[in-house]
Amino acid sequence: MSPDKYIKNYINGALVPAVSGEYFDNYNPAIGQVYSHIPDSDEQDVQQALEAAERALPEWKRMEPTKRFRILTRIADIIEQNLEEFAKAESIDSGKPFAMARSVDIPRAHQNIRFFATSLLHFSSESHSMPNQAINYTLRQPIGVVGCISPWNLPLYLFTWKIAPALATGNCVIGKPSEMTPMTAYMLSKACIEAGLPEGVLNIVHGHGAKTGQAMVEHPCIKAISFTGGTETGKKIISTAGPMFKKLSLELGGKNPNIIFADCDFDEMMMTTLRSSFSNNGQICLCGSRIYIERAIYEKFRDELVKRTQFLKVGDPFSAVTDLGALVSKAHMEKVMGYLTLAEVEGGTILCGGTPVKMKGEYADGYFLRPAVIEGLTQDCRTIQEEIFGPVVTITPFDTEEEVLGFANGTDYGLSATVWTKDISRANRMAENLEAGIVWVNCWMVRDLRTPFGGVKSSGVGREGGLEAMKFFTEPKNVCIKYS
Ligand code: TXE
Repeated sequence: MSPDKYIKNYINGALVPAVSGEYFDNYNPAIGQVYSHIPDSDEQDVQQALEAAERALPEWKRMEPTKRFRILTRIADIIEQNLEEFAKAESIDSGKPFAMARSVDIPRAHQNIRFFATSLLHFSSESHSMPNQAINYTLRQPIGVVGCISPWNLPLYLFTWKIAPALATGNCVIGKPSEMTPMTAYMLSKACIEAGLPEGVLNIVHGHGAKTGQAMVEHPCIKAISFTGGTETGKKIISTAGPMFKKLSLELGGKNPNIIFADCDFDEMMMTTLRSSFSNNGQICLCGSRIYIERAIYEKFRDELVKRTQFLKVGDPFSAVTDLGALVSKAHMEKVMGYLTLAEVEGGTILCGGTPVKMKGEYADGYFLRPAVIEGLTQDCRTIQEEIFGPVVTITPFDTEEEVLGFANGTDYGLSATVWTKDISRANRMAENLEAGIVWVNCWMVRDLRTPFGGVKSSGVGREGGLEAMKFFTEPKNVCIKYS
């Protein structure tokens, strides 16, 4: 299951180079250097993957569910048995702390596969009776060959979140992990071979988004695309795939409000707010990057948040005391720092952080940034409106429920929101009126895999999770039988 210096595509059950024979560089962001090479795949590789998937489809979609369940479960078991190696690879590839990859990313990856493997055993469809006349039943059939495109922030976690329901429902899949973090998807291909997944059922094609990803989206025989990534990329995918009438599930960016009322449990809120602000360096689409605090506790909150943020340890991803590792790339670090400069131009005050961490030795050229807290911005400025996707939060006081709802709903995004209050009526009012796909009350990132997951407005189209994902990857067909 080991990582290799030269990553290979996984097509028709074999590990192969790109047809072009070309590779491009894969960086370890904690040391700022190239450590492996990624196949530079193009439409020829996508075509080979498609042909393999089409050959595999008839047998896979008709396979006895318990057999499909057993194969998928074996893949999950192999990931679990190789937890340390997968977590190490994920940390090196993405810059995130090893401890996080070991306790969050990789466990969630095998849980995703197991969750959907068991779901396939329980998946059923509806029937609708017309008394004395007819009975309708709905077949839910796999779509065919589908594409799953995933981002770099939670690499194996989000890749498996897509491919698992697609495979469980009997589709054959072409998956494309992010070119920034391809290693654990490559290791997954080895796990699939070891688990005896039939050739061509899952194909993993590595490469650049604009080339490999775009070739998948454009291919007329790939009937559905499940995508997680940036909103701009989502727009591009819709503009290509929309006119082709492809089924689309798009999970895009977020600029999530974290709303704190004075009556909350302050200690618990502080502990969770630190996590919802800076987990994975703020590179989670669900992070609460806009914090709104009821004025009565604004100063107490601000001082405590700044104090705790300054205590966070940034550095060596393999040190047990590290809270924040490296940002995913040099370009991303520059983007985040660009927003910090912008925040000051827009009238904000950076209360702490926002400067690169100068490490010594091995990590001297890594992309490390101190987490930042900004206050004093107006709601219409770009720092508040745009997704930064880094260790940066803004804090703003509010006076009334109505005012904070206006702030919270006042961006183009609508992925998640968090509300801290002990007043149950207020919590319900807020939950009802927040424009978001997910609302957390007195918690953050508590996830039941059965629940719908996705956003409104520019945060996406469609829902993943549980039954929603099983439905997305199947086509309902109604059969009507007249009997009177
Ligand atoms: O993502 P991209 P990027 C946000 C975040 C970040 C910004 C840009 O704000 O700063 O997006 O990140 C593939 N056709 N999020 O540029 O490009 C690409 O190869 C098909 C939020 O890294 O959207 C990768 O596999 N595929 C987010 C995947 O899309 C294409 C997570 C995501 O990359 C493609 C990541 C194309 N034309 C970034 N272009 C979240 N919602 O969690 C790229 N790709």
